Amino acid sequence: MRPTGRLLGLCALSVLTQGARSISLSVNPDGGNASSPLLYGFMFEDINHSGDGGIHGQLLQNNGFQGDSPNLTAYAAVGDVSLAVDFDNPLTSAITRSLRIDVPSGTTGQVGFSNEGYWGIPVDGTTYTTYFFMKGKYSGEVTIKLVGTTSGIEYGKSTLKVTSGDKFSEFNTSFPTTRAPDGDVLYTLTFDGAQAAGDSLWFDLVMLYPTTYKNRYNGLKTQIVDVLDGVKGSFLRFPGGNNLEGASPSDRWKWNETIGPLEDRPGRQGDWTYPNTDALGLDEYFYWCEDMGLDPVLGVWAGFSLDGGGGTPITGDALQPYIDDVLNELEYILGDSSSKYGAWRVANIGRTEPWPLTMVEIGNEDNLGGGCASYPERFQRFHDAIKGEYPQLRIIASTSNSTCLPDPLPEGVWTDYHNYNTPENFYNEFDFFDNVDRSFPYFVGEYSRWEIDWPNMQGSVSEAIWMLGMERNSDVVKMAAYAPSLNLVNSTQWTPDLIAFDQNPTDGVFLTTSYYVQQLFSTNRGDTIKEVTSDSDFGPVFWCASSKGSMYYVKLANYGQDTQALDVKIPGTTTATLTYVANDDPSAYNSDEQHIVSPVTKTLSGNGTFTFTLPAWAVAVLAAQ
Ligand SMILES: *[C@@H]1O[C@H](CO)[C@@H](O)[C@H](O)[C@H]1NC(C)=O
Ligand SMILES: *[C@@H]1O[C@H](CO)[C@@H](O)[C@H](O)[C@H]1NC(C)=O
Ligand SMILES: *[C@@H]1O[C@H](CO)[C@@H](O)[C@H](O)[C@H]1NC(C)=O
Ligand SMILES: *[C@@H]1O[C@H](CO)[C@@H](O)[C@H](O)[C@H]1NC(C)=O
Ligand SMILES: *[C@@H]1O[C@H](CO)[C@@H](O)[C@H](O)[C@H]1NC(C)=O
Ligand SMILES: *[C@@H]1O[C@H](CO)[C@@H](O)[C@H](O)[C@H]1NC(C)=O
Ligand SMILES: *[C@@H]1O[C@H](CO)[C@@H](O)[C@H](O)[C@H]1NC(C)=O
Ligand SMILES: *[C@H]1O[C@H](CO)[C@@H](O)[C@H](O)[C@H]1NC(C)=O
Repeated sequence: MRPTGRLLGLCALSVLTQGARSISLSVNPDGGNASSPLLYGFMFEDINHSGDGGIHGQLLQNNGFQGDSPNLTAYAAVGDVSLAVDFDNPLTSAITRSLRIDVPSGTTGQVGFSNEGYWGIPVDGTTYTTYFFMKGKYSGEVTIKLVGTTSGIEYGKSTLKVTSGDKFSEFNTSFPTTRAPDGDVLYTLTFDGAQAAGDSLWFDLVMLYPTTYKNRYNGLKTQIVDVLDGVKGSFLRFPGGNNLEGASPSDRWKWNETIGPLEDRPGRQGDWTYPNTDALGLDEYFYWCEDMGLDPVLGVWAGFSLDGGGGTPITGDALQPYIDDVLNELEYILGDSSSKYGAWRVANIGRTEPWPLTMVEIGNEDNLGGGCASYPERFQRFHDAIKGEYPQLRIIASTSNSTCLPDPLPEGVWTDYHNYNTPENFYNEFDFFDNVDRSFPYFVGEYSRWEIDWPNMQGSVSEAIWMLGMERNSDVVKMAAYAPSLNLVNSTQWTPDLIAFDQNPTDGVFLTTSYYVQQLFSTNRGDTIKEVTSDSDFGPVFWCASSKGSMYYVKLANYGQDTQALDVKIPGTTTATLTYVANDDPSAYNSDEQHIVSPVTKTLSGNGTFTFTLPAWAVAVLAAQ
């Protein structure tokens, strides 16, 4: 699509936006271009504890002592005992370290350990379940408590009778909780010190889950899923992002080490400074997609790590094992129980039907850091091998830079374009997709206004302008995802993010201005992009119209300090709601400390024309029928 107006330079803003006359838009009810039904969705990788400590339901930190340099992070002794990370008493060949508790002779009373979770533990009043492995001679009671760190108030408690010996045994117990007022809660596990006096006991993979989303074993945290679900996205790209790539080939995300029993998952040193448990593994990502109605977009490792030259890119014969590994992964996902890897899936999760995978992305950002020159070869080989076995799969290249792609690009391939940018550039790039080669479909796999701590109004309006440019061109822009999606405010490696959270069980999820923009755009989707004519140029107000049946959606962004009067003509409509997020201050933001921007909805009536004003720095949707 071509813009119906001309783009103005920023310097023209003040002249144009006196607000003296209204902007007239006229939506043509006839014709239009089909819009991509997948347009808005999510990108996910474990960054800023978005997974471990975030959307994943397991609440205790460092439970398997994984990562490159395990230590006692998150643990403390309860009573007069000493704790150590033990390398000589592995739980399994995957979980190779355990927690050793030395109990001095003469000890009496309850002793054990506490775990402080990921900067707290949310106790939401649902039934909680804990699992733990224990070794060492002990026969007696073990007491689990969830207790206020400073208040000492108990929010949940369970006592179970255990007998353990010289091999690890697994125990579990479920117990009711009462909602805690904040996340300042400790998990404690204690036992009778007198019984173990003079000995050591070992614990490993101690886990704690609230009642999870859809009550799944090893499932997701409802509090976070609910707000993500509020966006009504269409797809989920996983598992990265940089976190797919690893610092070196051996540090990459390995699909076959993220499946099966949790004690068989070694975890890895993630790419964002902290260990990943991989309890949120391949099958859990697919459950996530299934439970939230998202189309999976699986990223696969393509011979390129973040090490800037230490062994990658891998090309030639050396690449073949990695191609085979991806084919094995796809067989695990798509194969039936008669196939080797399909049978492994059935054995792990009892699921005989394949996962509904339709899209695979080859690598991540292979245009950056020295990946470009070898990507034509790497991409082509992965593409051909995958299409040879699974012709139905959509293949996505990790870059849309043609220098880094095979020429010609194989039929049916989509390309991933990332855009972390300033508001000014998003403004100026409104027409970017008006001018691209239309034979070249796009997945905008990551974008957002960056270089600030919290999304703010100006940034969110600028993202909306970029999104309007995509939506106008959603015959060629197939999918788009804001990134990153989630961050734990107490340990964040990249800002801004769409949704922030802490471990407060009641109001610990913080919806940003960009969240509301994503939600507005995604929940008001037509299936056809309609022609709009106007007496005004684009800028500072931008728009895009769509329809679905008798519903019309006119999306608007006002990138400026002046309110704007609009009349929007949509033949055949009589009622409309106008929903917007706006603030006079372009630097206004929502955070963990303030919530000052919320959506506002107004009902309008008209007879084919709706007249209203758009506030300063606003993103709006007019939904009419
Ligand atoms: C439909 O797409 C074509 C380009 O492919 C463009 O010229 C036309 O303006 C678009 N129509 C609408 C209503 O966006
Ligand atoms: C302990 O491990 C954590 C997680 O890897 C790390 O952040 C922390 O710096 C380590 N602490 C020490 C004292 O090494
Ligand atoms: C985590 O951040 C929240 C929000 O800023 C704060 O209230 C809480 O005290 C922090 N928790 C820890 C353990 O630092
Ligand atoms: C929990 O423990 C009970 C025995 O107390 C056992 O039957 C059950 O399989 C365990 N559940 C899990 C998920 O390990
Ligand atoms: C996972 O697959 C790789 C081959 O890509 C293999 O080297 C590794 O041993 C496998 N790990 C497990 C746990 O099977
Ligand atoms: C494409 O990649 C090449 C090689 O890295 C780089 O020189 C060029 O600037 C890139 N083009 C665009 C449009 O980013
Ligand atoms: C709406 O406008 C149409 C013509 O555009 C007219 O026929 C009709 O009477 C109007 N209805 C109302 C309620 O004003
Ligand atoms: C969130 O992650 C990035 C990348 O590792 C890191 O630079 C940043 O410091 C983190 N933020 C916090 C608050 O830990």
